[in-house]
Amino acid sequence: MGQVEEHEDAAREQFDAVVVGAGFAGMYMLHRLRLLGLSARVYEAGDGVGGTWFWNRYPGARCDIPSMEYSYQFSDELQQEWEWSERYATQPEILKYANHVADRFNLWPDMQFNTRVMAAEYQASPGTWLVTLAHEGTTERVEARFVVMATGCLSVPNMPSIEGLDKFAGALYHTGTWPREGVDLTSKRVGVIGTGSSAIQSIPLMAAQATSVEVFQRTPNYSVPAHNAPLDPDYVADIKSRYSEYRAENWQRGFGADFRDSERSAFDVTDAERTAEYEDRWARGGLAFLAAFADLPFDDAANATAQAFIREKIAGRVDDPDLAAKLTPSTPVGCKRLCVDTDYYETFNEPHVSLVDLNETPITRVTATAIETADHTHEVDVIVLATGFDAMTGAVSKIDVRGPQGTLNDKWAQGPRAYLGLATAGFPNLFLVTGPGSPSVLSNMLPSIEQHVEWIADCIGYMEQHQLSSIEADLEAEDNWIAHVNEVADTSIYPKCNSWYLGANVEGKSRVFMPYLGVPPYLEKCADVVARGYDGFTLSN
Ligand code: FAD
Ligand code: N01
Repeated sequence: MGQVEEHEDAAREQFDAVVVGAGFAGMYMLHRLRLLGLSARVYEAGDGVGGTWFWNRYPGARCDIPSMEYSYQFSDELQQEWEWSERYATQPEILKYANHVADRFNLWPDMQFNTRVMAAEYQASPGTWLVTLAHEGTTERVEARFVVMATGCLSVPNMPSIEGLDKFAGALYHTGTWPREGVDLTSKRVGVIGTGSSAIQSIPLMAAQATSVEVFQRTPNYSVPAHNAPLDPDYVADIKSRYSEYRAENWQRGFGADFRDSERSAFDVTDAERTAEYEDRWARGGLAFLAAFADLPFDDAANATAQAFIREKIAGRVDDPDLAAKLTPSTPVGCKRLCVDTDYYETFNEPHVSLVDLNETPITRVTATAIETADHTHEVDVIVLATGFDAMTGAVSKIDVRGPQGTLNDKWAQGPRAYLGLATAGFPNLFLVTGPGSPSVLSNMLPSIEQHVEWIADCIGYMEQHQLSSIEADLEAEDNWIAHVNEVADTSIYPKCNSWYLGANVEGKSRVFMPYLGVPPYLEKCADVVARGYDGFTLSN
């Protein structure tokens, strides 16, 4: 930073707020800041809006929350005029929607692309953030009273440390940074590493093109069928006729989405009734399967009934019983994010698709032409890393954030610490959208993003109104909240798997359960904090 020329500093731009990231969070944050009459600038590393939907262009990428719910609700005009075409919108359609929002609310003039935020340093006097940007090979600094990290929970690809990966002479792709122009896999031998949601969505489509697909699986995942289809106009008309009531109902549901949540225990019903309920949800498709009984996420025995049901389904979908067994998880359903697929398991019945079980034969190295396992050399033309993300903390940790008492990375060395996932003690006027300790990835994320953005905007508005210049989370409130997040998680099945919710997918990352389980109590807590004059925060001028 010391290398920045003085004349550059003299011309330094100043904003009320800098927003990092132009996904759904950053775009809406900008809109709300402007409504407050504040000057704001969004900086985005990519060259367009949409975040997740800008980067994840792999075949089959689409949402698994129904389109009518996975959309903004802050503008009734917007939600009335936009027409989704399918039950689960494709990546191109969601990206088009993001661009439409940027047009409709004229966001473009205050967003700067191809610009990565490298650092943010708090200056005690005058109490502003000095933000370092990297843009087209140059470094620039701007100043802002507030910084909002709208950097995404799943925006930093997890690159596996496999010996020789950098020596591979064929084409190497990560699903999370898929080339914009697409990839033609015709006549290609493809090796896919990973079997999470991205792999499960893309493998059937890759198999439709490629000569061969070998799937390298470390841990199998449960997947339920999507039964995606064009949207029924009557259903759309019905939702649109009562959109705000529908959204309000969803705020009262555990995951903030309409999963037709049951209040019954899996043991309130007979075996036959339970199976009928699972069959019904399986036939309708989607994540609502997990809400068949209220105790599935909490009670091992209840969860075991769902496991048994899905295992039988996998056995019915995969012809070879040995292969079916390898594709079948032994963990609780849902403790890793449940996947939603179209023909995933059936794809393994095709003669040119095979599974390599890494528990039997781990990858030893990658050569120029092959993935080598303990007992075989798998010659491939293309390697697809479907290896996920450094979730929830990855993007913020890549920014050198320095508060009055030290760096955020030092503070988070043993795992992230934040109050409500909105702010972190020791870092005044720095906000997080869907940060650790918020429901974020355990909810329908678009509504959660809107709720966070509105909370932050209202907070800044309150500060403006009361001529307050600084807000900071209190350490005690933060500690209490983190203890509560863990207490709730420990009542559930979630900590029982090596999931990215726990940071378990990234080598060397601290094992800490990051999201908060329960949208309604979270909303209540956020409202209560405000009602008590920002309880747990210190505001000053
Ligand atoms: P993002 O969309 O991740 O945007 C963050 C942006 O910040 C990125 O564009 C990134 O480039 C930018 N950025 C990060 N660091 C910097 C920096 N230092 N400088 C400049 N720019 C930076 N959620 C659901 O609820 N339902 C779904 O169906 C669903 N499907 C998903 C499918 C996929 C393939 C993935 C990966 C995620 C999915 N999610 C889903 C989660 C999804 O991430 C959120 O729903 C939502 O899109 C997140 O929006 P965001 O703005 O918070 O973050
Ligand atoms: O990533 P993942 P993802 N060697 O972390 C494996 C959202 N999303 O991109 O389980 C071998 O789930 C890893 O194995 P293991 C959604 O929230 C939604 O698929 O760690 N394998 C795992 O199998 C989702 O949960 C949709 O043992 C390695 C896989 O790679 C989140 O994004 C679609 C490995 C990674 O799975 C992330 O999904 C896509 C290694 N070194 C994404 N490292 C929808 O459907 C990792 N793996 C809406």
